[in-house]
Amino acid sequence: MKKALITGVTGQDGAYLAEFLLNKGYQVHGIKRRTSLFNTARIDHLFEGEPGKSGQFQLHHGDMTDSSSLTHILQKTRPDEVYNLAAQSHVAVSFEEPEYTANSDAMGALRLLEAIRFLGMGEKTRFYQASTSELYGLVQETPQRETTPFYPRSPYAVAKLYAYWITVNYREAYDMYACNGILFNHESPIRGETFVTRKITRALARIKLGTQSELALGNMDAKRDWGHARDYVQMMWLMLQQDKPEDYVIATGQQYSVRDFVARAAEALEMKLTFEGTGADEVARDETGRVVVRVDPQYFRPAEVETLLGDASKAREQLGWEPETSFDQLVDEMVKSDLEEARRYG
Ligand code: NDP
Ligand code: GDR
Repeated sequence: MKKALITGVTGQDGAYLAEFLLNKGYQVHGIKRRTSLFNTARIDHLFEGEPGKSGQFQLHHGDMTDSSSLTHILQKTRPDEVYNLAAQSHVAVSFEEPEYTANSDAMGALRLLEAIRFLGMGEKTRFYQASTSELYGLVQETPQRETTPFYPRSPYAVAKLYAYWITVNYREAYDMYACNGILFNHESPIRGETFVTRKITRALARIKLGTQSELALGNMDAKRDWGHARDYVQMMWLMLQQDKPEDYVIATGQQYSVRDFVARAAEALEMKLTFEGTGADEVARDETGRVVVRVDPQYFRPAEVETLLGDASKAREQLGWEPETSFDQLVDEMVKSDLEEARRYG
């Protein structure tokens, strides 16, 4: 039985990946950091049925900022595959906590790689680094692919740039099987509530039911290439099953603005919105003329990534990548889930 270790197992991708690997028959070990309240809602169901119940899924306390915990867990579990998904993953928050973001996102990757090497597991253990389209930042080429130059635009992206290169460096210096998945934005009904897609579907569902009056957003002109997390975690696994380690872009090749996302989510709720104004003065009104969406400059970022669009040709050719979920299906699934949640909890 193969063993996998997932950092960030309580997050969106960690939950989808853990489920995917358990279904493949893996023994899955997850690292979670200590929190004052339970925060395992995304993975609790994995303990309930087989195979989770039979001990195939285990959690360990650890933190990306603490080498000793990472080393101990690696030594105890001796995994075949390590998926480094843990990160302070919010771009806007990284401007407020730049040093912590560097510690967990940049140094965290180094701590894991160095522990694998130090423990003499470099030949056995394959390593996946959760790299990101944010590396492209101020884009130098459209669409972005593996060879597009990076130009990070936030402390988060700069930290991830270090993690990207240290992964490449350990591959080249120590012959480790280590790869970067350069994943473009991917969402789901269990996306964190402060990322823009989930913020939109959650708020519009509540506005529809009358439990919230308005949604405040930042830059509505930002464009992203949005896919479904469920599709993307399969590619993380595939990257570790190849003959040689390489880096891959994973994206849909379709781009929409934040405004498009708002309009599509409203449509799924049978709300018709009319947008008026520009920049900080933009609003969207419902059929009755009431303002339901408003731009609030507090959500503008000190430096913005205006546009991202991925070219996943390499993954398509070498990994057989084909995203299963369309943009419309993604929005519908998120809206449906948030409507149910709003009905249940108000
Ligand atoms: P989430 O924010 O949902 O999850 C992040 C996970 O990391 C959580 O489990 C969180 O724990 C954990 N974590 C944060 N800091 C630490 C720390 N210091 N020590 C241990 N664990 C920590 O992110 P996603 O699931 O969306 O993303 C997974 C990874 O992929 C991240 O590295 C992200 O930067 C990257 N990425 C994401 C993309 C996306 O569109 N989703 C696109 C490209 C890359 P807790 O639950 O306690 O907060
Ligand atoms: P991003 O995702 O920064 O791309 O990082 P996010 O959903 O936070 O922002 C996308 C775009 O929407 C604009 N925006 C807003 N964003 C948020 N969060 N809240 C708002 O109210 C709002 N209004 C407009 C943003 O300015 C931005 O342009 C995500 C994270 O998952 C990263 O970890 C990952 O690396 C990248 O995706 C790929």
